[in-house]
Amino acid sequence: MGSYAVKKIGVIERYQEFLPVTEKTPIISLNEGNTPLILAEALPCELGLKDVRIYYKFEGLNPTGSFKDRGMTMAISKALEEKATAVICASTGNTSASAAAFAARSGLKCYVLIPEGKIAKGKLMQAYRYGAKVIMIRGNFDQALKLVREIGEEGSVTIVNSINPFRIQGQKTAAFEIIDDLGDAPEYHVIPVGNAGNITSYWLGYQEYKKAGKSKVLPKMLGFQAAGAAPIVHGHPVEKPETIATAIRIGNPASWKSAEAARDESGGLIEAVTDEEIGRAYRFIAERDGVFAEPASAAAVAGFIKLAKRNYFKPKTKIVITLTGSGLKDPDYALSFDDPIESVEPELEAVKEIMEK
Ligand code: AN7
Repeated sequence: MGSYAVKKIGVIERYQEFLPVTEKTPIISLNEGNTPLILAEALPCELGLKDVRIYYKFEGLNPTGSFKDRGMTMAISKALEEKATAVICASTGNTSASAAAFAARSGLKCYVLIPEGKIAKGKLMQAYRYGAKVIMIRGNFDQALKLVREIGEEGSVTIVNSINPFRIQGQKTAAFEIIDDLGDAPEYHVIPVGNAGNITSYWLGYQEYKKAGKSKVLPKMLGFQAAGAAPIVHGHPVEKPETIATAIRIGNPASWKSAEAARDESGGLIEAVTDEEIGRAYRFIAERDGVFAEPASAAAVAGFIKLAKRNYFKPKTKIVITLTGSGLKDPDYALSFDDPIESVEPELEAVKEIMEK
C-alpha cells in the first residue's frame, strides 16, 4: 500500500472531547461532517443586502446527502457499544436513509417506517438499497413515530430517531464546524424545522462551544416550518400536515419544547413559509447560486428572504443558512415545474430553434 497522508475523519473523531464517547465506543463512521460554508452571492445581491455575509452550510454533501449522518454516526456507534442488535426509526426520508447506511456498516439490523407515498424517491431508494427493512405506513410521520416509540418500549430494538439523545449530540457538531471555519459564531442562524431536533442541536452546539471559549457570539436561531405543517408557529399540533417539502411534513414535533427554548433563549423566532415561497427559494439558489438543495432546506432560504425584506438583519453581520439536504433526493419535485424540457428530432435546425427561444 502507498502512503495516504490525508486521513479524512468523521465527527466523532474530530469532536470526541465534546461527545459522550470513550475508547470503548466502536466508531461507525462514513467520514460524515466537514461540510463547506458556501458564500451566497446571488442571494444578497438580489435582495440588495450589501454589508452582510451569508453562508450556506451545505449539509447535502454528507455521505447520505443530509445532516442526519452527524447524529446517526453517534446513535449507531452507541447502539453497538450498548450491544443492540437492531435499530428502528420513523422517517420522512432522510433519517431512514442515514440509519440504513450506518446500520449496514455496523451489521445492525435496521427497520424504517415511512409514510407511504409521501417521501422523496431518492430517500426511499437509499433506505431500500442500503438493505433496511422498509415498512410503508398508510399514515403520516407522526403516526409512524408513535408506533416506533411503542416498539422501542418493548426493549429489544433501539430507536434512532432524534428522541435518541445521541442523535442531538452528533448533530451539534455542525455548529462547531461553523465556528471553527468562521472564527466565531454568526449573528444569525437560519434553519428549517420539522421534528425540531436540528434547531435543538445547533443551539446546544453554539452554547457548548461558547462555554469552552471557542466563540464569543451566540446567534439568534431563526427557524422555519412549512405553512401547512407549522405546529410550533400555531402553538398546537397539526393533525394533517401538508407541504411539498415532505421532509418537514410533521404535525407534532418530538423536540417541540427544546426548539422553543432555542428560539427564546437566543432571542430568535420560528415562523412559517408557504409552499410557493419554498419553491421560489428552491429554484433561486439552484439557478442563481448553483447550490442544489431539497425543498425542506429551501424553507430556510425562503424564511431568510422574508426576514430580509422586512429589514430584519443588522448590518455588518454574518448569517448562516443550513441547507439540510441535497436536491438530488427529490427528482419528482425537481421535475414538477411548468417549464418543460423539450425534445426534438436530431436535426440542427430543430435544436437551434430551441436554443434561441
Ligand atoms: C432535509 O428524516 O424528520 O427539525 O425523518 O430531512 O431536525 O426534524 C427529516 C427532517 C430539515 C427537519 N431538512 O429537521 C426525517 C426527518 C431536511 C430533513 C429537516 C429534515 P428536524
